[in-house]
Amino acid sequence: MDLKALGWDLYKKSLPENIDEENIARVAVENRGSYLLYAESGELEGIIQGKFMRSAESEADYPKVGDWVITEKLRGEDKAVIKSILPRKTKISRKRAGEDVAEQIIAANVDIVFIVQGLDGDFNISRLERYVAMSKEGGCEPVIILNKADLIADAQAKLEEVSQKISGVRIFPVSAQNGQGVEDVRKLIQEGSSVVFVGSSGVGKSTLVNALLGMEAQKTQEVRFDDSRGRHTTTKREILLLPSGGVLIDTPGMRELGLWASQEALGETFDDIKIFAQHCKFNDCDHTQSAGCAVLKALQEGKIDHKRYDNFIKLSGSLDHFQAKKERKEAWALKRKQISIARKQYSGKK
Ligand SMILES: Nc1nc2c(ncn2[C@@H]2O[C@H](COP(=O)(O)OP(=O)(O)OP(=O)(O)O)[C@@H](O)[C@H]2O)c(=O)[nH]1
Ligand SMILES: [Mg+2]
Ligand SMILES: [Zn+2]
Repeated sequence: MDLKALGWDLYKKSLPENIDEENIARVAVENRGSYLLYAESGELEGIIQGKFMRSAESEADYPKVGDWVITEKLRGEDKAVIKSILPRKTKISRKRAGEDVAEQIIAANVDIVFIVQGLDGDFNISRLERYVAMSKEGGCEPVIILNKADLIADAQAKLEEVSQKISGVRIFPVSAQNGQGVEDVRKLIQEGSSVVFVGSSGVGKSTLVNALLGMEAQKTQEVRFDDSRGRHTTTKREILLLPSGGVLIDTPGMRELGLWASQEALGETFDDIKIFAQHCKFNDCDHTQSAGCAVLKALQEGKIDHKRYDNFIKLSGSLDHFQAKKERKEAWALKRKQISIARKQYSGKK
């Protein structure tokens, strides 16, 4: 693997000074407790040590996919200690709202963010706008991909609708499935540059990545036909190399860009519905299909307005993220623990 193919030449232009290139690597995958690194010598397992962790103040201080890092290779092993992260030229991150706003970096050192939406059920202009803002904030160029163009009769009309709302951003109708527009996307990816694909689950990010690579590098999966949302087929952010030069980062679908409100606020707004919800058979009733749901019963009996019910369900869906946030926090604590165990194992081997 040569550093140039990984995008080093373009990246290093952003550095204020020359850097000894011997121990440079790029973060390809974040695993639990360790990292897959691509280096001149090939693949390495990257680990971090106590000193690194002690100086890290937040999650953003840890290596992220796309980061360039300085490593120290362990003798006789395909392992390397990550000593430091080189300055991020760009990044795309989302801010987690809530009591403690935290930054989550989706990818570092990318030139283009391909914002993928499906022209089927996923299509949503305000979500596109949020992604565009996120990309620009981190110094990346947003490019909008309206995928699944094969599914609708007039993709051009949709394109115009989007371009009227969002100006100054390139928009491409694409069908990752039948190849329409894939060449246009490929042309944007210059040799040595890095791009990331973001968007909800099931929009076809991995299918597009495979089309660009000309092979089935990434697993893809059919969408559930009921809501056209995918099932999170891609579970990790990872780097793939384009044969013509260029670094692709595929990401798992994101749901966290949804609405932010507190459970209490939801309760207040939908007090009337909540009253029925108290009588649902199960405490964790999702009010959409559970047996013995008092909300559904009230809906059928016309005691709850249909539109209001839809809104309530939509909001409850996005509020799952608050639960998810809590889980992420716990997962993060676990990750720290695993890293610390990995470190102990490493120092034990010395
Ligand atoms: N009709 C049509 N289907 C497509 C197209 N692109 C992808 N799909 C289908 O959409 C489904 C989801 O595709 P994926 O590539 O797995 O979606 P993803 O965005 O990577 O999803 P996650 O990994 O879960 O985030 C698959 O069944 C694909 O075959 C397209 O251009 N047209
Ligand atoms: Mg995928
Ligand atoms: Zn219910």
